[in-house]
Amino acid sequence: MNADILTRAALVDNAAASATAIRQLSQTQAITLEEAYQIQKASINRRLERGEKLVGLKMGFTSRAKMIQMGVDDLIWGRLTDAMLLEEGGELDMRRFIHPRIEPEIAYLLKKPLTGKVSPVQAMSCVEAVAPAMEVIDSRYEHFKFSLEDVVADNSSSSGFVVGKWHKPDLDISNLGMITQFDGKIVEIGSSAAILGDPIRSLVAAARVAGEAGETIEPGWIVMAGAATAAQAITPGTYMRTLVEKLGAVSITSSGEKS
Ligand code: OOG
Ligand code: MG
Repeated sequence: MNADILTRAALVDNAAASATAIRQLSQTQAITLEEAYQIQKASINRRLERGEKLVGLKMGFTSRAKMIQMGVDDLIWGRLTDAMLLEEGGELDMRRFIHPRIEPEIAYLLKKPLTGKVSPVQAMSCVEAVAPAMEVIDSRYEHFKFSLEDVVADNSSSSGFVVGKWHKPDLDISNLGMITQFDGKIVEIGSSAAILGDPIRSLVAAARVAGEAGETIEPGWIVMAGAATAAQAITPGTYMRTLVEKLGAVSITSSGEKS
C-alpha cells in the first residue's frame, strides 16, 4: 500500500487510540473518496495487528436527520471490531473518547455470508436476529467537523456500540417508534422508518458496499443500520437509554460526575 495512505491511517488510528483530536486530513492534503476508504482499511489493519477482531460493519448517514445534522448527503460505512463492543447496561469510560455522541440504531446479526447486489428478501434470509442498539460515535477531528472523505478515512466516526436483546427476525421492524432518554428525559424521538424508509434497505446497502470493496459480511457479524435520529452529545454521569417499540431497550451509563 502507498506510504501516504499508511501515514494518514496512522494519524487517525493514533488519534483514536490516544483520544486526541487532530486536524481534518483534507486540510493538509486533498483526498478522494477512494483514498479515504483505503485509509480507513489501513487504519483498521493497525487495530487487527494489535489483536482486535472484525465483528461487523456500520452504516452511516442512512437517515435525513443525520445528513442534516452533519451537513453531508451520501451514505458511508465503517468497520466494527470486538474492542468497540460495549457491555449492555454497563459503563462507558469517557476517558477513551474525545467528544462522544450517542445514536439510536437497529442491529442485524448475520447467520449466512452476505455480499453484493441483493434484494431485501435475500438480505433477510441471511439474518439470524435483530436488536435495539446504540452507537457511540467519536470523530477524531477537532470540533466534530469533517468532509465526507475525512469522516470515511476516520472509520466513519465509529468508536463503540452496544446491543440489546436479540429477537427473531420475523417481526416487522420497518416502522417502529424509537426514543432516546438521558436520565429518563426524552432527548430524541424517531422511527426505524427514518433509516432509508426501512432498516432492511441499510442491510441491502451494506451488502452492496461490502461487495464493491471485495468483502463479505460474515456469519456472526453485526451490521449497524445507522441512526434514526440526530446524535446526542454524551455528558458525564448520564444513564442513556434507547427504547425501540417491540424490541425493547438498550442502555449504558457514562462515567464521571454530572456537571
Ligand atoms: C458519522 C457517522 C454517522 C450514522 O449512524 O449515521 C453514523 C458522524 O456523524 O460522525 O454513524
Ligand atoms: Mg451510527
